[in-house]
Amino acid sequence: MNNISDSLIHSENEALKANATTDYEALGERLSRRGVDIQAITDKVAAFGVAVPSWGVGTGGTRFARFPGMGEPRDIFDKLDDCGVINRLTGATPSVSLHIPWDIASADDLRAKAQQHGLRFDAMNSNTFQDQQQQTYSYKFGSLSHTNAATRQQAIEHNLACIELGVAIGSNALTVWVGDGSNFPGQTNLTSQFERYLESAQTIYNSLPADWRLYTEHKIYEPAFYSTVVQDWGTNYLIAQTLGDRAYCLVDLGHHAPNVNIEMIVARLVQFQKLGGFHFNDSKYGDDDLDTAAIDPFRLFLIFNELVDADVRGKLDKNLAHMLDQSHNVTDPIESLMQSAMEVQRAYAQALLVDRKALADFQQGNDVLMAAQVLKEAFRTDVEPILAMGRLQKGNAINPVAAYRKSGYRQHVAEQRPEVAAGSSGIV
Ligand code: PSV
Ligand code: MN
Repeated sequence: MNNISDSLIHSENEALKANATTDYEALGERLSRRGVDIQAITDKVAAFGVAVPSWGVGTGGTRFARFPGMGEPRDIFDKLDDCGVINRLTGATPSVSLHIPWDIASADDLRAKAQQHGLRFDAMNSNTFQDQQQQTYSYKFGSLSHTNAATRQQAIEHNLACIELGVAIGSNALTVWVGDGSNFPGQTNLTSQFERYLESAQTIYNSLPADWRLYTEHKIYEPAFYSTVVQDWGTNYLIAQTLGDRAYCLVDLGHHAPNVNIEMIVARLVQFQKLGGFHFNDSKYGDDDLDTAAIDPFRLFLIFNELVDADVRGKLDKNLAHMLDQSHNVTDPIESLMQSAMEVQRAYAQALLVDRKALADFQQGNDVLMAAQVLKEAFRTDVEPILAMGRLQKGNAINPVAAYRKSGYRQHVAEQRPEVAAGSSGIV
């Protein structure tokens, strides 16, 4: 269990409530002048959840080293405890995404622990980018696209095992990201490698339960540095098209070339009904896995602007998978994940404030400056009072990070969880 008690949240909120209410009313008054009902926005934002990746609560570190943190989770049950804290304080993370085999455990035990914290299981993630102990064939030269049929079969079976466990714990989606690719020109035949990938992915897709979805995640590079088999959204779209109706493209914000216009990718995938969801994080240079909106909050806002635009047009898939995918090395992962979940909600709230009628009119009339200003006006709005009031109304913490620090949770678990030795490699 965790030591985030209702009374702690209550007493923390009592001290902040008066100011939160004043700020909310002031913003409500401002928004009403624009014809916006603040409570309607608050309700939508407070209902918006993003899944926590189980691996996010560990200290991921860099590719070069990992630096142990205090009270790091020892196993998936400790991780679920940490996820419970994040959701209890923010109310923004009702589900957890597991990575297999990192999180392998009995389905009954997983379900019981999740239930204890009121959590659900989001998409299952398979892992054929690493070799596991006692594995027959190595993934050094690929997995689903490997030249050796037996290696491909092993990778397929791993994905089927992920689905099986997922069914037993109430998940309804599988996310597949492979590290397959090549490091040198000539190392692989680009076409036949993709043919092999498609054949393997099709076998997995054909085994999906009827109510399941398959998400494939593209990534431009890393760990393969010359080519990756699913390098961009175009290839990802071809995969989803080839596999079938329940195959969708997952957009990880860090998996693109620098300066790629991600919101346009989102718009295209929405238009052709192949957007599956997101792995939210932020980056400056590559797949940095920094906290969501830590570097470029405007980009996150523009992505949500596309989602809200689609929603208003009745074109938004209501089952999009929203997940964080971050690595934490220099912050407390619980704090980073709480902050990121709130940043996702912030971007959503700002996007809901866009005056869509005015935007459409300025676009139609080619009034470029004013069209850009419509977006800026929404982005510039400090929506923190909306987020805070949403949490207060739901019984979560007005200031989750402050309440978390006050709780002493990290110190408390550090007494039970021995420090993990330093020196092992860091990447996850
Ligand atoms: C790959 O970089 C990735 O984004 C995929 O989602 C993996 O499953 C995840 O990171 C965790 O390693
Ligand atoms: Mn990802």
